[in-house]
Amino acid sequence: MLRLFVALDLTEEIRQRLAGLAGGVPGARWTEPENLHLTLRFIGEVPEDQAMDIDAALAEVRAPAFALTLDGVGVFGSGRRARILWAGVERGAALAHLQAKVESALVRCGLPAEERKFSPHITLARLKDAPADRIGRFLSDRALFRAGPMPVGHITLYRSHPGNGGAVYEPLREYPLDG
Ligand code: 3AM
Repeated sequence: MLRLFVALDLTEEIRQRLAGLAGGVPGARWTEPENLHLTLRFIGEVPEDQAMDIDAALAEVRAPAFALTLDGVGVFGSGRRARILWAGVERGAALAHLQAKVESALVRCGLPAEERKFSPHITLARLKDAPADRIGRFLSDRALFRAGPMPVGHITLYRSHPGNGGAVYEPLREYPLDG
């Protein structure tokens, strides 16, 4: 079985900007700069033959290249259940269009449709018992964060290797966007 997801890669410059946001929250496990990405679709565990179908389906996706601007920071969960600190992206039709194309390609090759609404974000840190006041200060200190625009010219299929020191993400293949 392979644990897969589809993501947008970030430029070195953007990853450095995001890495610069880290710190100040006890109980936060910060994403390593080289692991920062924007997940378009989490696929989960699939057998190898289905992974090959997924690869073929992603190779058929046609969507325009575009520019991505990062905008603001936020948290998923609240209080003791705060789980993820994230950087947001400026709303745009191109990203939503691309995500919908990826979603329909995956459903065509037999994956169950994603039930949850697409909430584009870049995971900065995973939280465990982080104090609410420190999370609040993190968010207010970085409320004006913006980065980009960054060119997005391809999507990437990743394999995730879960491990004790955090997952290792292995890029399997890049699929170019049009333009
Ligand atoms: O890019 P982020 O960090 O937001 O949290 C996991 C990560 O998202 C998410 O897929 C990305 C690559 O691992 N993920 C992991 N397990 C998941 C699940 N069961 C999941 N997303 C949804 N359902």
